[in-house]
Parts: sequence; structure tokens; C-alpha cells
Amino acid sequence: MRILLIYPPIENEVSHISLQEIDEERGFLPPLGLLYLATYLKKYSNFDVKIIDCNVDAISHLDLPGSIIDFHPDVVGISSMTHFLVDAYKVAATVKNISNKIITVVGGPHTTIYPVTTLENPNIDYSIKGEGELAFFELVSALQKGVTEEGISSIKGIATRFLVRKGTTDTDVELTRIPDLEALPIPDRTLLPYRKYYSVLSHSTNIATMITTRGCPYRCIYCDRMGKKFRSTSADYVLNEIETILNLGIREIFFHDDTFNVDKKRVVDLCERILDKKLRFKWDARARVDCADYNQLLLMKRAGCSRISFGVESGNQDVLKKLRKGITLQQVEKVFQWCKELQINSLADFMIGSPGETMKEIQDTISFVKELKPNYVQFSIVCPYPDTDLYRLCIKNKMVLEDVWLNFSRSPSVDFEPPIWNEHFSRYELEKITRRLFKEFYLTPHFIFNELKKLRSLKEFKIKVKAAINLIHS
Ligand code: B12
Ligand code: SF4
Repeated sequence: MRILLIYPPIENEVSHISLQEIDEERGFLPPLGLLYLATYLKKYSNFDVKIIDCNVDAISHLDLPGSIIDFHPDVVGISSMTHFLVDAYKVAATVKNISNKIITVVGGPHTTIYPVTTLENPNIDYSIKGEGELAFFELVSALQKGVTEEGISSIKGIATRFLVRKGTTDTDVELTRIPDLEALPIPDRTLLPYRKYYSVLSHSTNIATMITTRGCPYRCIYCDRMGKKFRSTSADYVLNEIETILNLGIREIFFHDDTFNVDKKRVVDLCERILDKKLRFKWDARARVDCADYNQLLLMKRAGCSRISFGVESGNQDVLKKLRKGITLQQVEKVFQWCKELQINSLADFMIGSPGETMKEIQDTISFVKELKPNYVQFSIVCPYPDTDLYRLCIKNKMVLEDVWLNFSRSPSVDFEPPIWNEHFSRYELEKITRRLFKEFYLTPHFIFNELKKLRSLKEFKIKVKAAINLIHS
């Protein structure tokens, strides 16, 4: 069997969540989900497996047929996030245009919410709800053995037309989740053009990404991870993975765990092991302020952590409460102060247009940013995303008149405008405010001077200048 995994060319993104012109120079991050799938298949089968990351290799929808025909796959797996669903569906159409005999399977965060709805698209044969390693392996093995669709329907996490005919709904399909993350082989980064990945935020011109935990025990109302079972890998496993990355000559790692520091003891253990083994690399992580303490941050710094992103979301305590964020402004202040003392770069993520937010609360956020002085900020417009409590609230309060995300999933179009929380502001007003906040933070002599001091290469200089030009023109 020949299996081709495709991360679609993102050409038709429905996105106003962060401003598109500001995202453009963000860089390229590897599609880690597909790497996990491919590595698992390679370890446990003799299938021929290939990944195409269309974005990093600049393969457009027009170019894609050539790349698919070259590999002549039996099965094509496609990744889908909601914001690039149009592109995922376009890839499925391209595959079926080449040959109707190629089986198409779509997985990822979007089909995890809408596994059955996805099958309304005639170009998609199967979809996966949840973490795909085992389910996809079982599906492809069953296809090879010629198992019937009814038989395939008993594989956990797979939506089939057989199930649709029986009246199964999106919520009925059983979620597949890997209970023991250490049963997964360490992703083989050489399956991707690993030297090409970088970020506007990185120190090096080449980075890798890792995920050491899955799930998140918190319940923020705007997030679809809420309450999902938290699982982690041991320090040994993580260290092995770090070493395989360092052996490829990469010296910077972005940890993409939802919340890296949930388990304090684990963070301490990990950092001590990095120090013991004298592994030298820069890294960054996404963390919660209420899970951080001074000693944890000190150890992280000593172990090479150069930047931490914290979800701060608002400078107003009532708004934080409405978002069910579970943090206080005092905790935020304390942790950002510690980061300054320890010279760890801090990135504060804020959301604009939250429930209950008027210009007064936004002003509180602006004042808070000025007081906090993070090294970087990210402002995103609040988007009630599917399968979040915020979206359910949006429907309940009749802020949207129908289930717009379900409609979008049925027939995605690039013209779709994702919903906003329109209690006090229009979409236009929120975009205007967000642009202003970005400019006020980044286009200051103080910020520009600091960034210039940190530059290490001509490539980094060019990336940052381009990002700045985009911002000026926004
Ligand atoms: C890294 C990341 C990004 C990167 C993407 C780069 C890349 N090439 O992957 C960047 C920074 C660009 C990004 C952007 C956004 N992201 Co993001 N991102 C993530 C993050 C933190 C990690 C993704 C990851 O690597 N996970 C680890 C791997 C192992 O999991 P996975 O990718 O889900 O893959 C598994 C399954 O989904 C499935 N699977 C995936 N693909 C396929 C394909 C097949 C064929 C099969 C069978 C299975 C399968 O199996 C995989 C293995 O178990 C996740 C949160 C998370 N912890 O997952 C959010 C997440 C994916 N992002 C999300 C969102 C909403 C966004 C944004 C829209 C806004 C935002 N708030 O950040 C923006 C969009 C950009 C824009 N212009 O506005 C949501 C997606 C929700 C959805 N319904 O699609 C998530 C889940 C976070 C959240 N809870 O809100 N993101
Ligand atoms: S926003 Fe972060 S902390 Fe909150 S539920 Fe989602 S992943 Fe967890």
C-alpha cells in the first residue's frame, strides 16, 4: 500500500481571528500530527509512506496533482483545521479527479468535531475523530485486507458511510485517543524537509516543534480542548526526542503543548535532566501563570528556555472570570516580573472582543500591557469556535441565527465570515482596534531597537523587516 499524507496549501483560509497581514510572515511550522501518523505507520507496517507539506514546499493547489501522480498513492490522508477546511476539501477533490480509486481520509481538529458532516462531501471516503495514529493504521490495514465497510465501521474513531446510513451523528462517533503516549514512536523529522522550518519569533533560522503532553484539564470557554484528558510522556521519552532533534543539527525547539507547566514536578524533572545531560539548545513553551513559580522559571531558564507564551487574554478581572480563565491579574504581574528578573522573554496573548468587553475593558487591557511590558504580544479577535462553550453561548443568546459552523462544514466557502462576539463591537471595529494595538506595541523605537540588538543573521533581519512592513501597511 502507498500512503500519501498531505498538509494542504493554505490558500483559502477563513481567518480574521488574528489579522492575516500580521500572520503572513510568521514562518513555517511542521505538521506534527502528520509526522506522528507517518512515523507510526512506518514502524508498524511495510507501507510506503510519504508526507507532503504544501506550505513549506510552496506547492499550490495547481501544482498538487503533479506531486500526487508522481507518488501514485492508494490512500491519501489529509489534515484539516476548521480555518483551512476549504483547502482540505480542494485537496480531496484533486485526488478524486486524478483517480476515483484512491481512498481519501480526512483527520485533524476539524473532523474531530464534525466526523459525520465531513462525509457529506462526496470526495471524502472516511474521516477520523480524535488522535489518528492507531485508527488510521487500523483503517489502512483493513483496506489492504479488503475488510467490508461494515467491518471498518467498528474501528474506534472512524466515521464511514455505513454509519451515516445507520443514522450515526457527529457526537455519536466514538473519540479515539492514545492512552499511553509512550506507545508512540518518536516522530521521524526526516520525513519532512526539516531544515526549512522557522518562525519570526525564533532565534535560529531553523527550528523543530515538539509536543510532550496532550489534552488540557482547564475549561476556558473559548477553547475546544477544555476538560480533555491530560496525558504526558516521561522525562526519558522527552529527552530521547530532544536528542534526536539535536542530532539533526537543530538548536531550537518550540514546545507546542497546550500548557507545558500543568504538572510542576514534571517540569522540574525535565529541566534537571536537560541540565544533567548538558543538552544545549534554546526552547520556548506555552504556559499558564497559575502553574508557574519562581523556582520552576529559574530551572527552565537554566535549561535553555528563552521565551514563554502566557495566555493572559484580558487586563480586566471580570472579563477573565467570564472567560473562565481561572487566573488573576496579580498572578500575571508576578510571573511577568519573574520572567524579567530571569531574563526570559515573555509573550502575552490577549483577546479583543470578549463577552462583557466594552471600550473601558479594552482600555484596561491596554493599560495592563503598558504596565506588564512583555517582550512580545499577540492580540486576537475573539472567535466563538465550534465545539466551545463560547459558541454555544453565542447560539443561546441568538448572536448567530443558525449553527453557522455546521453550515460552513457542510459547504465551506472562502467568503465565510467566522462569528464574532458582537455584544458591543462590529467586526470592523474589532479589526480596527486590534490593528491599532499591534502598531502601538510593535512600531515603537524601544521595541525596534531591542529587536535590532538581538538579530543574529541576515535571514532573520529580512524576515523581521518584512513582518514590520506588513504591519505598517495594515
Ligand atoms: C501548532 C499549532 C498551530 C500552528 C500550525 C502549524 C502547523 N503546521 O501545525 C499555527 C501557529 C500556525 C496555528 C495557528 C492557528 N491555530 Co493552531 N494550534 C496549534 C497547536 C498548538 C498544536 C498542533 C499540533 O501540532 N498538535 C499535536 C499533534 C500531534 O496533534 P494534531 O495536529 O491535532 O494531530 C492529531 C489529530 O488531529 C489527528 N490528525 C491530524 N491530521 C490528520 C490527518 C489524517 C489523515 C488523520 C487520519 C488524522 C489526523 O491525528 C494526529 C495525531 O494524533 C494546536 C493545539 C494542540 N495542542 O493540538 C492548535 C490548534 C490546532 N489551533 C487552533 C486554532 C483555532 C488556530 C487558529 C485558527 C487561531 C488560534 N487561536 O491560534 C490559528 C490559525 C492561523 C490564522 N491565520 O489565524 C485550534 C484548532 C481548532 C479547529 N477546530 O480547527 C487548536 C486545536 C487549538 C485550540 N484548542 O483552539 N496553530
Ligand atoms: S485555552 Fe489553554 S488552558 Fe484554556 S482550556 Fe484551552 S488549552 Fe487549556
